[in-house]
Amino acid sequence: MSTKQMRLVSILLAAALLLPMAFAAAQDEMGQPLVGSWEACAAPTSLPETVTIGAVFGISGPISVYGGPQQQAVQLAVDEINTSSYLGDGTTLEVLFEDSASDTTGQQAINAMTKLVEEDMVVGVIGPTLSSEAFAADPVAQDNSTVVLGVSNTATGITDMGDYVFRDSLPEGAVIPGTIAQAAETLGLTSVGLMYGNDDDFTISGYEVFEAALADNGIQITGTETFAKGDLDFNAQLTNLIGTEPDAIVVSALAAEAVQIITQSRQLGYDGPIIGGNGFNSPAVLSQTGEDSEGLIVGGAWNLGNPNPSESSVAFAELFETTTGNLPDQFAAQAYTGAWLLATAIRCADSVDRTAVRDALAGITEFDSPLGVFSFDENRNPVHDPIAQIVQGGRFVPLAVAMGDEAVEPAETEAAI
Ligand code: 1QQ
Repeated sequence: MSTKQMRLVSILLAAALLLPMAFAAAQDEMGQPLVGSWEACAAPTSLPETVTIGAVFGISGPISVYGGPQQQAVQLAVDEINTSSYLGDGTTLEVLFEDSASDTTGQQAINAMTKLVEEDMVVGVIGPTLSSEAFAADPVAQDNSTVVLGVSNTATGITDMGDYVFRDSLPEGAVIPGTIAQAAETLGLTSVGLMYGNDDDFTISGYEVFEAALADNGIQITGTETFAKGDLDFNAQLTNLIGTEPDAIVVSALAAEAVQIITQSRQLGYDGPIIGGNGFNSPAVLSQTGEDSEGLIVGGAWNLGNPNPSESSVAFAELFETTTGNLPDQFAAQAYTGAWLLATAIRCADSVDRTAVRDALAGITEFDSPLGVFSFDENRNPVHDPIAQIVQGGRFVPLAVAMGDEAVEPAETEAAI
């Protein structure tokens, strides 16, 4: 790590030290979970033999770095739900997976949603993986009064599509401002170069959130560069940005482009910090960039190394690793939680009526989930704490842990979603 990188990292770590504990322990004085949550409602008695839900993920193509773990995690949750008879004795939860196939037009996601909602008549749908896919496909669910629960959509305005549209994924507006504020408040960051994909709802939205957070913190933007999905050569944009001598480079990109941007910036001799949006949150980005991503800073919704994990986070991580042979990532944790949330709505509704399930889902609060104590707000967006991370030794490490103080959690941020 360069001196400049180390300086920013140590400033961020020092800032995290001063932050209050944000993770409320989900236990009462007796050490019992406040809301049994997985057991929040009595076992249902009126459900049919088979209850079918759908899931639309990017299972093939470049976005499968997110969609693969999402599919595994949903399957894991569904298996657990069935093993524990969570929907009552004699009722089996079935999930139909559809592949949005990294189709940048969103058409595959629309087709998948239409099949699930209008032909398979599922009770609700989890996904799709990308915000751009959600903006294309969720109206199909909304028009059919069917719940669609995003588990990785982070663009601004997703749930504005309608009252059947939910998400358990923290929007960029709830994650990025805290990360930027930490750097700004400690004067480690006075100027940045900004780079974003200008053909994707999520990367555009992330850019807007970054831009606002930078302005709020009085950080100068030395230059702004754009690119498109599928681009391979970022040398021109990076050369321009590096030429403006920023304190850091801030990037809103999906994984494939993030990998190239990290690698090519180092090839061009840039050794300063890189701050990424949610697209960087995949371990695949780190494994494909190796040493080049050391010191990368990314805000997130879940981290395996959280020093104060919920009980269900620990249980989930163990189960995921045992079952799949891989360590879970944020996307797996959100997808697993999403499956349990939808199953809980079905359990609490004791019905497969789509509107009853929607109403039950909207009512979920203080749910003891791997993401922490989870609630939906009045706009069906998630309420739980974000976690700031830094890449060390090829892994996302919570800032609080990187600094060696296990009692401190990163900042809570105001949601601007
Ligand atoms: C979005 C994202 C992507 C990184 C999801 C995988 O946050 O499209 O909203």
